[in-house]
Amino acid sequence: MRVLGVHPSALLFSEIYLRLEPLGLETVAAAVEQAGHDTRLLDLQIFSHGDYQRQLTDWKPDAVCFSVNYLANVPEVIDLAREAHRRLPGCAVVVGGHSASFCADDILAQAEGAVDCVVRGEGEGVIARVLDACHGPAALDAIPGVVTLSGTGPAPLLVPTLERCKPARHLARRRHKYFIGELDPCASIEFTRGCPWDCVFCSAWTFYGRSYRMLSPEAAAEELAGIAEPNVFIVDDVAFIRHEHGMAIADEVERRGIKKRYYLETRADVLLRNREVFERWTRLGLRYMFLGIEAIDEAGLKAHRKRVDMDENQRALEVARELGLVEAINIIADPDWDEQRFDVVRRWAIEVPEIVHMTINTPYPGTETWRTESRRFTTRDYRLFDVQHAVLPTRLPLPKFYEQFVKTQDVLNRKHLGWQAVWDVLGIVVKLLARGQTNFLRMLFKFGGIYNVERWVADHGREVRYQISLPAPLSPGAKPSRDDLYVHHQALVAPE
Ligand code: B12
Ligand code: SF4
Repeated sequence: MRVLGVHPSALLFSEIYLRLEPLGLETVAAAVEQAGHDTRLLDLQIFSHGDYQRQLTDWKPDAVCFSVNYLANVPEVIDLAREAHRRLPGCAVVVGGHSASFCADDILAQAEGAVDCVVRGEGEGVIARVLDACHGPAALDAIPGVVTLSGTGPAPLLVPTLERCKPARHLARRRHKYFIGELDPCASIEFTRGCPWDCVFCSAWTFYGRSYRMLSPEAAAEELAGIAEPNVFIVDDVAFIRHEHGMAIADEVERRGIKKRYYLETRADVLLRNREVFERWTRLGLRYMFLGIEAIDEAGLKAHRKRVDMDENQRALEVARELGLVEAINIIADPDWDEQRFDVVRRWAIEVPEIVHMTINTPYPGTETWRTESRRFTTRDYRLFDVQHAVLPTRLPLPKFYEQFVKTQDVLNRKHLGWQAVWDVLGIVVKLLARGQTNFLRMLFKFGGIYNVERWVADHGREVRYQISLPAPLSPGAKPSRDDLYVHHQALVAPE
């Protein structure tokens, strides 16, 4: 069978700072290849819709598999699915990924028959069966995690071991386009899956049913050794939660003499508790760290159920500075903020040396706030659920809110982008250009074109063809149950 895996286009955020390989789609593609199918990947973060159409007409796949990790990509994927269905009537269309897992019924209904099934949860364990069922007599909705217009299969099962989930990196073309900041080019790797915390605004923990699994240190180092790029983004939700795991991978990396530069994301309390692990990884090449600080006051941290206090956040920033890491932090802006609140955050963020990034509080499917948020959405347009648009009522008039949001990002980015930045990192830019890598240099000048108030406000005025369905309301004071939130359950593991 000819199988085409497709990752949709980049969202706003990626248009500036980074573009990374579609790791989930690559692991699913590896399972498709192992099942003996002729497999291709098309990443629309790099390739165009024209390239997609050419794949359909010239290569004529028997199945197209879309990866939908981001809610904002749902409309694009439904339209691409319709196109495959129209041009190639016999072609099966399968959709999977993080966000698709939380709104499977919606996608199927809105695609009006153009999507054969949505696979909820991890894809690598079931994709071969799904493809067989699409073109054979077996029932699709008898497969764990599979949802069709006519039925829902058993609950999805976790893969028994991460060792089986090696991504098919060789299928991703034009890999030199993947980068994050000056880590250009950059590959991605996964050392662990899941997160044991339960922040109310996040769906990483609900997807994996609050489970946490680790790749063996030997397998992690072996995979790392096989990566051609000099830079690596560690995609774990919270890196190095377990001291001994981080140290054991470091042992293997040292033993094999692997030399790379790394980017990772972690929590303040984990950094404080496992300082030696991060210190050791700094010696091994760790350069960038992303800390999800989220709020600069206790009330905000509590509301997000971050389970970290201001003091820990502050101490973690100091540790990262002592380690000499380039730090990026995230702050969640609330639609309820007024000018004064933005001003306080702006003043704080200008003082700290870190790269400060802002997102907008967005209850999306899979998060607890999606079920509990009592405020009414002002839009149900999927494309605006990208944590860069306000989907809840703003205290300021919308254009004024965006003015403040963009002004804050602008002030913060002036510290790190534009000519000043070129000057600060001239040596790096020259070296990258000498190797033909231009992603980083381009990044330094994209901000103004992307972050502008008119574009933000206009996004709210676009014609809406696909809307998110709202969940059934909870009774007042009720909390959503785990069954209500989880895709996977820890106890439900596929047999070895
Ligand atoms: C790495 C990562 C990124 C990378 C992107 C990498 C990439 N090219 O996809 C970067 C840093 C760029 C990023 C950015 C953003 N991210 Co992000 N990201 C993640 C993270 C931490 C891990 C994803 C990952 O690689 N996992 C490892 C792989 C192996 O797993 P996977 O991709 O989920 O794939 C598995 C399944 O989903 C499934 N599957 C996937 N595809 C397919 C396809 C088929 C056919 C099938 C059957 C199955 C299947 O099988 C795979 C194997 O088991 C997740 C959190 C999480 N734990 O999922 C957040 C997450 C996906 N990101 C999120 C967000 C909000 C964003 C941003 C919007 C944030 C921002 N500040 O703007 C941006 C938008 C990026 C964009 N598209 O342009 C949210 C998603 C929200 C939503 N519902 O839309 C998540 C869930 C984090 C969270 N805290 O809630 N992100
Ligand atoms: S925000 Fe981070 S720590 Fe909190 S649940 Fe999500 S991944 Fe875990």
